[in-house]
Amino acid sequence: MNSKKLAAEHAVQFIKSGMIVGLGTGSTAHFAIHAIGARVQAGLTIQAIATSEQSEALARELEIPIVSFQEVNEIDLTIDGADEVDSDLNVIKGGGGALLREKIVASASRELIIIVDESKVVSQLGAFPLPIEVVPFGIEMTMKKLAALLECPLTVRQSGNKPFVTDNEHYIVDCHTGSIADAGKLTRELNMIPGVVENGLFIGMAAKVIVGYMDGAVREL
Ligand code: ABF
Repeated sequence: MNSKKLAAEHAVQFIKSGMIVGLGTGSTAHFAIHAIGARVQAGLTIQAIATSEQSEALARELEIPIVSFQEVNEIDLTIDGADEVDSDLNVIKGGGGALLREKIVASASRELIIIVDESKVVSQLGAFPLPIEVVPFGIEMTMKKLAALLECPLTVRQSGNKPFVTDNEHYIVDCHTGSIADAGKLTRELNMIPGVVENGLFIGMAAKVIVGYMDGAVREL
């Protein structure tokens, strides 16, 4: 049983005809986009905004109508994956390198549903390295400020032997915090650092977290 697929297909049931839908990034969101595509082929009428070039390409392949932000006032529902979720529905995202567009789409959405398998559920955020999107210009100085704030190992995410570059031409710094005691405070402090564009803490943003389990169960946290 694919627990990511279970969570994805359960979440897609919340989509109604006429909705503007935000499409997430990553393998779990990939299953959701396929499920949405099947429903569109069966007559569901929606329009979608993608959180990455990757998810947009898949949506177009599945003939899911794509709209731009200029064409909509708000997004009704976004379905997206995550790297970690806790019992307060706080989330770490960005392992796929799309956190900036994901957070912009999530914040423009009336409802955000996070879909994960059971491996992503944690008691405290931080075992997964926290992704931070950073402007390449002056990154050395930005990392010094991050190191002073976080006091943990920092790595510039690589793609082969070069820095990984996001869809918005930024770099990702992964912060190996180990655990995050006050995620709400940290997300605010991080985004105050010049050179930091956004971070992977999605605090108080998810309306639902749907978890798929290996035994075939699907539960909302
Ligand atoms: C995206 O999907 C990212 O925010 C997150 O890092 C990733 C999770 O990947 P997967 O669903 O493949 O585990 O939403």
